[in-house]
Amino acid sequence: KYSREQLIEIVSGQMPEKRWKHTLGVMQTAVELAEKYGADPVKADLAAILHDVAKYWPVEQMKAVIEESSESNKELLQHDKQLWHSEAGFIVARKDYGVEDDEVLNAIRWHTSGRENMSLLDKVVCLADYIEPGRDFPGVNKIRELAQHSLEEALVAGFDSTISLLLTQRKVIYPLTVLSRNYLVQQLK
Ligand code: DGI
Ligand code: FE
Ligand code: FE
Ligand code: FE
Repeated sequence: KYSREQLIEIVSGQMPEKRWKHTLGVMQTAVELAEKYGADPVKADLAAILHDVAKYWPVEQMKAVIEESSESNKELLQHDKQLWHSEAGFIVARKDYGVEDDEVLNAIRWHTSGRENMSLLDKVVCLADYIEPGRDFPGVNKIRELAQHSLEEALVAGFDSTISLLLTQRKVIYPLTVLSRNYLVQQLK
């Protein structure tokens, strides 16, 4: 079992400076959102530290970790490589870094696609990933504004921006991304 400081060392050593700055931003924003919306800030911080741990691994390493795990979703390997790092991160967080808390593990696992019926911590980490201070994409300020009054409204806007971008790039949309977005829209009705 590693201390928070040791995990920070381990994670920051696996990514370029710029991605580590993003992670620091997600840590800060996830803690703020947790405090605002009643999630556990300590869990939000831990999930944020680890959420992109596998982002800069070689593709073959992500693939191997997903293939070797007994509880991973292998179907993910038929989809865009961009979706692999959250699953790989979820697996190594438990196996190599000693994270045992399922809420934290799930927040790491679902931070890219979301899932139907996301937990409060899932929402906090996924939204923090969209709006941390270093993020700059069309519409990010609108999402930051929405985040001040509703996690769900802000997340829908986040997923909508992801899906729109994927459409303009003619990318395959992972079905769970759409299901997550639809579930939130239903929740808001
Ligand atoms: O890891 P980050 O860059 O901080 O953010 P993230 O984990 O949300 O990953 C974003 C990337 O994932 C971005 O390049 C778009 C891609 N992505 C998210 N949902 C889908 C997707 N790509 C495809 N093809 N389909 C999806 O549904
Ligand atoms: Fe990510
Ligand atoms: Fe998000
Ligand atoms: Fe991220």
